[in-house]
Amino acid sequence: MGPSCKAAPKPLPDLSICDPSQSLFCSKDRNFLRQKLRSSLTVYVLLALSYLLILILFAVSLSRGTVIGAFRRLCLTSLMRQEVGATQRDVGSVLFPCGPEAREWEYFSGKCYYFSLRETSWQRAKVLCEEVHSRLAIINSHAQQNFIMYRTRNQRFWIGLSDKNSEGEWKWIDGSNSTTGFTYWKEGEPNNSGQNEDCAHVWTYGEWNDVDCTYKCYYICEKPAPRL
Ligand SMILES: [Ca+2]
Ligand SMILES: [Ca+2]
Repeated sequence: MGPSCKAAPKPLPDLSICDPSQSLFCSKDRNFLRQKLRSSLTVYVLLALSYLLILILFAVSLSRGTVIGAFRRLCLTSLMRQEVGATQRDVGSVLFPCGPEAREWEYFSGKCYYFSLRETSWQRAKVLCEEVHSRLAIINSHAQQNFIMYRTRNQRFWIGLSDKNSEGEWKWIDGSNSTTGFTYWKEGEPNNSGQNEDCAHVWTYGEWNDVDCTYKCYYICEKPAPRL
């Protein structure tokens, strides 16, 4: 017989084509694929949830860190401000012992002194000192006298001393008697020249002189130094 008499081989089924009516193998394969797909989907969902959980935890820790950091910065800033404030007060009390708002006042031995820049009568000077809660200066020690002498530089400055109430009875503005305490009269003073010299001022070398109370002099106010 010739080659044409041989039966043609029966073709094998194409397993890549899945026809439910064709073979058991195809059905098993499809179920397998479904199970695999489900398990893969589960893995993906779990991975997504894990990532989400990680993101949430990261965000929470970041926010906690931010809040704690902000709180710490706030505390540190507050402490720094307190320290800076205390330092500024310390520096201020050294630079301005009479108070930073009273820089024109000069400190000496627990008191603050103001040396006026304009001249006026003794009575007006008294009022001007009282308006700034002070009084005309009372001198009762050599140290205080030296301080005032150095500062007044031979200029005439009223001090809180007069014999207006009783001629010859020199009293300080606080009512204390001058004659029993420290004095620094210029030689020959007080002389009540013209019978009309009832107010005292410092003058050359800081020495005291009596003069007419309406005379125009600079003046010295004094007040206790503030507690800083
Ligand atoms: Ca007099
Ligand atoms: Ca005099």
